[in-house]
Amino acid sequence: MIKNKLIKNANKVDKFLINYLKKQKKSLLVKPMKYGVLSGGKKIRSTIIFDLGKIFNVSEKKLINICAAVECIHSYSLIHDDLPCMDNDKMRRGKPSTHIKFGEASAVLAGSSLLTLAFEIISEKKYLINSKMKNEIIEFLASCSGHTGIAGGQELDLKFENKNMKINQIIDMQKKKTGKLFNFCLYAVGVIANKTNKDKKYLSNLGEEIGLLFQLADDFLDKKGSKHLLGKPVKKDNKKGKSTLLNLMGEKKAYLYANNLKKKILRKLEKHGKKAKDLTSTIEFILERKF
Ligand code: GRG
Repeated sequence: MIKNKLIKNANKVDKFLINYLKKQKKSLLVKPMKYGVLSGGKKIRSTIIFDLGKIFNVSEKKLINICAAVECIHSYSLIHDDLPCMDNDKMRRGKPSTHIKFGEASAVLAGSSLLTLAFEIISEKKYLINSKMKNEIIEFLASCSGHTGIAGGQELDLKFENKNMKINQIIDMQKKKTGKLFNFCLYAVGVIANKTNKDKKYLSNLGEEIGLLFQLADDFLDKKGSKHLLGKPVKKDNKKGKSTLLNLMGEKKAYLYANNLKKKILRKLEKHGKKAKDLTSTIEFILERKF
């Protein structure tokens, strides 16, 4: 069920991106960009955006640009994360990483081009929402992607390797590295749904918690998951001396922590009743997932 929903949503976003790139001038980077953003991936962030849109009655037409922009930023971060100067991973989404397929320089440039494409996609004239909303969304996306967001989190992740970090430092790093993009997903839907500042703050925090849950699941999968199902190498965190909650707390405590976090997130969704059915099932999937 959830798998079908993910595939359906991923196809919608891929179709949008293919059409968007088709309308632009051609360049040598389109091929590695497409390879990085279109070739596989669950596109779970887009599903969360659509799921939240259902709660607030926001049409998919108004959300598709946000989904496409988020997937561009996510894929750019993965392309750069796999580079030799970062995590040096040769496989991603069941295929050679972008730098293995196209070379390091093209991978850096294709990743950077996906980052800027995200902002083009939100600011384009044809996008249905008003300019005030676009500005607010763009400003927030920039802060979630840059040094106060995923790039800053990635820097901490690399600096924390082979160090004895405290639980709160790891949580802070993971909330930035992975949480900030989920934070953006929920915030952006809040903007388009015309929510109050208080509601948007609430949605931001909820997004960050969902991102932390997602990262915890990612850490469990690194230890126990299948390379075949994940499409990427496993058991890397220990080898690289990564600071994760799983390494610090041990399996039992980390799983308990994740399960309590999941329950906390689901409790927050209860007030939306049946409208939250889809988002609830996506949250359940995040912790149970095998891929
Ligand atoms: C310079 C802004 C900037 C970014 C580069 C490399 C980097 C900074 C950030 C990396 C952030 C990162 C790789 C976080 C990990 C998040 C994570 C758990 C990724 C896996 O996400 P999935 O499972 O992947 O959604 P798929 O393949 O399904 O899309």
